[in-house]
Formats: sequence, C-alpha cells, structure tokens
Amino acid sequence: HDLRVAVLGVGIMGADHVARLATTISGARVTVINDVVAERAESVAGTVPGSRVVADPFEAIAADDVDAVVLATPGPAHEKQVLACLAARKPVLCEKPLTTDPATALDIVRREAELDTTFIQVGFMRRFDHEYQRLRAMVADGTLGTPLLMHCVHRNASVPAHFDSAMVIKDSLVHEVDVTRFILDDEIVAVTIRRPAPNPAAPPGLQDPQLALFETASGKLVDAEVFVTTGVGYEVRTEVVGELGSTTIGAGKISADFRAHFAQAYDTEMQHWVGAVRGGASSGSYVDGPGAWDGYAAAAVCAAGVRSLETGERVAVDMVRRSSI
Ligand code: ISE
Repeated sequence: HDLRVAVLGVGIMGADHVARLATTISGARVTVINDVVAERAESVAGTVPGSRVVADPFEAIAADDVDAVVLATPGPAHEKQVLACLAARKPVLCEKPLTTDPATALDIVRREAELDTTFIQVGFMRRFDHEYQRLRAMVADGTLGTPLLMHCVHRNASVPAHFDSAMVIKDSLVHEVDVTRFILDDEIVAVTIRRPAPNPAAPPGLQDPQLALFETASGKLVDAEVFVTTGVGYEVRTEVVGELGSTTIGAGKISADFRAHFAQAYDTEMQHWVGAVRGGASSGSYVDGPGAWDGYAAAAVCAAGVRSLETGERVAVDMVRRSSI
C-alpha cells in the first residue's frame, strides 16, 4: 500500500510538502496533518481527501495510520519531535535545521546510532537539485582539478517579521554550509561572519546582508553573501574555482521564492525519501540523502557563525569526530 505520511507544521514549507505528496509524489499519501494553528491544519486537510487533523504532534507521530513523518514545524520544535519519531521507530524527513543547536543535534545522532536502523533524513534539498549534482560530479570526477575556492550568493526578496540576525545564519546560510560539505566532501573547521553596513530597507536591528567565510579541513576557502531583504527575488549562485577552471550554477535565475526556485529539488528529495522508506525495512536505512550527522555538522558550523556574528572574530567550529559516534 501507499506510504501513509503525517505532515507536522503546514505553514509555507509544510503546505508545499502536503501539496507535493498529494499531487506529484508516487507511492505515498498524507493521512495526518498537524499544526499549532488549528484553522490552518483544517484548511490544509480540507485539500487532501482521506486526511485528518491530529492536534497533538506526538499523537500524530504515534498514530496507527502513520508510517512516516515529515517535520516542517519551527526549528525549536524539531528536537522533541525527532526523538519521538525515533521512539516510535517512524522514519522522518526533518526540514532544516535538524535542531537549533549542536548539543541537541549531537544527542539525536547518538540516539539514532544506538538503533539498528537509520531513521532520520534532513531536508537539505539542494543536494537533489540537478545543477548542484552536476557541480558535485565535476568536482568528484576531476573536471575542475583540485577545488580551491567557492563563491556563493544566497538572496531572498524578504523574510518573515520574526526573522533575526542569527536566523540569517541558522535558517538561510545553513544551506551554503551543507552545500560546501556536499560539493567539497570536506568539513568546515572555522567561520568568520562580517557585518557590512545594513540594508536601509531591512527591518531595524536585522543585520542584513552578511558575508561569511568558511575554512575547510583541507584548506579550501568558501565565501558566501547572504542577503534576505533584497526586495527583488530569490536568487542562489554557487561557483567552484579549481586548478583547471571554474563553473557557476544559478547565474541569472531569479524566482518568487525558494519553493519555486528549487521545485525540482524538493520533488526529487521527497520522491527519493518515499522510495527509501518504502524499501528500507530490509536495508537497515530509511534514508536516501543527508542524515542526522549532516544536520549536526550544519548546527555546529552555524553555532560558530552566530558566535562570530556576535564577536566579529574568526571562530573555530567545535564538533566531535564522526568516528567517535
Ligand atoms: C528557508 O527556510 C529556506 O530554506 C530557504 O532556502 C532560504 O533561502 C530561506 O531564507 C529560509 O528562510
């Protein structure tokens, strides 16, 4: 039978996932919908025949008509909800960030490692974008030679009113953190965040834009502009500079927002996840993509980034070795 999916959190991202599961993805259907705003949950459930609203997120996770869970709730809610999925042995696609701090992310990595199966996939969907996959292949197959530098641009037309300067790092720049790890197959060991004069059109107190510099374990440097109040559109560019040449993806592509911009990536991510969950019981893994470790590494790098934003200093990334798990 189809995979029965609960979607927790049906704001912008979660509602998009519900629509995707209902119209685009094969082999799965939404049976349970949850949101802290009851009216929003009812409204979205009304668009999905056969789905029902469960008001409590933990009851939704444990429900008998739920095989797997998509978490699109706010970041601070992820820790307890992911742990509840592990306790119920329910595969979970957790939207980024895995959790909002390294310590809780590391605890989740360790708790999952105690189980006999991998349950957690993290929603770093750019890894499923065909352009990013082409770029990674060019690095992996040596077309560019030894990668030396990456230059990134990540622009939003606007962000929600509650967005603060730390969220520019933890909610937006986090994608460049994961893309760096994905493309270069390397860990980030230090972060420097610089604060240019803020955009006069940015809300008071929001440090926007920000300029990040990542240093990787093998000595590469990655710079990233993150600018979330452009008032223009959604734009993401990534250039890899190697010893034999350079390649840029995303140049000239501007969209209304991230859902439109990365629609193919979100669709491919969700279809691969459904396939992995449906086939996972025997393989010992319900994951086809970034997992809890990737969520922890991103949280550790973002924590260093927020520290650097506060101090103006270069901050070393504090994270355990993967071999210690
Ligand atoms: C959002 O959560 C995303 O994941 C988008 O990719 C990012 O551009 C946006 O700034 C975030 O708020």
